[in-house]
Amino acid sequence: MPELSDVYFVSSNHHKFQEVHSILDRLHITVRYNKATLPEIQSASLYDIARHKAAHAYTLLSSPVIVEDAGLFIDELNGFPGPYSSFVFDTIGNEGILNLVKSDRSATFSSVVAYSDGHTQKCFSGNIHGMISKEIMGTGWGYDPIFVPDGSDSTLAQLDKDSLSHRHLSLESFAAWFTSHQRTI
Ligand code: ITT
Repeated sequence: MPELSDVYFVSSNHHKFQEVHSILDRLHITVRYNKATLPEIQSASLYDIARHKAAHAYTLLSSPVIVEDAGLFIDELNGFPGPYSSFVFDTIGNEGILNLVKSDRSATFSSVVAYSDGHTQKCFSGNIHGMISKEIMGTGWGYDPIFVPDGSDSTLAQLDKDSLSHRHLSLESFAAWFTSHQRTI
């Protein structure tokens, strides 16, 4: 199958890019990396944050771009750290989260991918449910070593996460839309 036109992924996080590249590659979309820290608005909505990042990224590159905003929403903590996941990881880390969760360990990992090409802006979301583990298991990045997806006994750090992650789901939706969008332009 021929490759679709390139799209840039703009992010400060190389781990995210590696996952985005591997997932989109399997869906025949070539993605290029532009490493940049985009300004993030303060909002409870990953959609608003992602949309804002995409608009800013397009002004930087003047080429079709995707960005992502992701977060871990823990039920017992009323959705914390949610949109503050990056800051919370850098401050209290996984040990800090394990100390905060006492009884209800249910959580959701969410990803919102936003696309912009200067004319069209679209968002695509993916969510996976699971539990916060009782201890750190595995050596993945971010919250992967403490998130056990439903139906598994292992954390994302111990699994082939690219076939089941929140990012996989949001990018699958993006890829389906982008493939048909490319055919119409
Ligand atoms: P950007 O430059 O793309 O914004 P970032 O790392 O700041 O990079 P986010 O604002 O989306 O990204 O922050 C989400 C944080 O949530 C991220 O830094 C990780 O700590 C965590 N996170 C998100 N997705 C994750 C995943 O698949 N595995 C592990 N941790 C994840």
